[in-house]
Amino acid sequence: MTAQDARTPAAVARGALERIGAGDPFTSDGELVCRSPIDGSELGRLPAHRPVDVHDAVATAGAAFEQWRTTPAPVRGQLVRELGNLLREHKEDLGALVTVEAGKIRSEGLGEVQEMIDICDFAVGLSRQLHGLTIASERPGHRMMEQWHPLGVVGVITAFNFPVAVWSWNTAVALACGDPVVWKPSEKSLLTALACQALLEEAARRVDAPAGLSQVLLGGADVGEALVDHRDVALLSATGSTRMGRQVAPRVAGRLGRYLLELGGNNAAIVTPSADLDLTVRGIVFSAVGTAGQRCTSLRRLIVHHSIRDEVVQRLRAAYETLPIGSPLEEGTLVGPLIDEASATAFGAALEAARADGGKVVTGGGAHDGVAGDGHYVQPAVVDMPEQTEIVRAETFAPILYVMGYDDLDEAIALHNGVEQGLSASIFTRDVREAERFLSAAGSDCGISNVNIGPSGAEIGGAFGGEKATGGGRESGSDAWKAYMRRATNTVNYSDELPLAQGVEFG
Ligand code: UN1
Repeated sequence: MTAQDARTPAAVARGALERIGAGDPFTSDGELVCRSPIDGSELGRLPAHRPVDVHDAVATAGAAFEQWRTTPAPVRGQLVRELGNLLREHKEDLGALVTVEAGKIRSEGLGEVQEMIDICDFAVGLSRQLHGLTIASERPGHRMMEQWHPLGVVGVITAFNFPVAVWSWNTAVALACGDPVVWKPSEKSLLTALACQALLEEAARRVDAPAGLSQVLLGGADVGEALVDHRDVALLSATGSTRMGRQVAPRVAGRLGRYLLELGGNNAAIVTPSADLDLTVRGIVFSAVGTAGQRCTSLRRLIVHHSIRDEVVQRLRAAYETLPIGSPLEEGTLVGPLIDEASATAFGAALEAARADGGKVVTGGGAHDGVAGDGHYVQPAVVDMPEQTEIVRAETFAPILYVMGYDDLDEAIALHNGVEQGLSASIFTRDVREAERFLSAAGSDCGISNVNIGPSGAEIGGAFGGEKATGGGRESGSDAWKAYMRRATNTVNYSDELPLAQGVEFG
């Protein structure tokens, strides 16, 4: 960062918000207190929306939909392009806000904004590629085809750990598809949400798009629930814990709405005897320790062939012991804070449970108290486990890497798939047969499976999401856009006859 590095998180946030054009949104007596996990300091206070505001926001979005759904898709794409331009312009400031509010190191804060820019590029292209099939009709003089139409209001609920990228995955694609968005961000990342909203409003002004295409609702669970239950929210896209997904899914299904869930991960990597260990260790450390283990894609389980287990553990120990832990505002830091005290408590409790199961903490596991203020910093831990016990099968949103051994690949794959979550996966190997087995139908059961890359850090372009308790949703890339549109099958008779399908005769 520049000279502002030396300033407090609050000063960094205020400067960034001002330059982005979100002004000074704070009131002194708002119920929502924004804090930085860097030092626990207060950034400001904002008034909360109430469940009744959800109704107004959805109604306003519904009015915008009337106009937006008939705006040609490539014209809709111009709004997304303008948003991408503004994000390029404000990358530094928005990245700094992510650092201040989510505690990500500078490079990861900027990377998150880059991910937004990338999805905007993707969605602009998509706005000229929305397409349906033409299907051969069995009836002479008939044409059968599919059209994809805008769906309606999309409700988006996001988590603290990717406070802006996940909103943009949904919003860039939804807008290109013709849908307005009503967003309920995490209560821990309200400032980044206000900044995104300001940028989108500016983009809309520049291209003369209807007002109300994007709205933000700041508040707690009651606001989220009102959005989930609203009958005019056609698609509810929610990112968060599996526990949250288990509440959201039946409520949306109960009103026969659509949902798209991106829930917990408990991602593993298999390391085979042929792996390039230099590359493997680098890949493991980034995925296990990056974002202080607070990505849904973070690496949490390592399944290593017995013949190289000791060597891999020793190399990891050496790498972990030199990790710079500290304030993410400082240059060179690789491990920032956990989001709050509850996360630090969960980190400690998981390690205790692992020890009770016979686990041996090889490195880390303690608190790191080198940062002034009230942040929650921990030393990332590697834990050698005798087997995959209950605590290993649970997702603890903190930097703990459990190591287990295996003898043959089938056993490794069984261990790999032996958890309820199914988000992302990787294998480190130079053996093409092992790699292909891992990617085959009898291999990894995850939505994302990689070879010689850790499970985190997916790029835009591929569909993002996972199976089983991860919720089954797919976002951002590939044909994930189909979730944001409705499919109409059309049959056109251009003959003078009325032949019926299936050879039915009727009078
Ligand atoms: C998340 O943690 O919710 O693949 C999203 C990654 C990022 C996105 C993570 N591109 O790690």
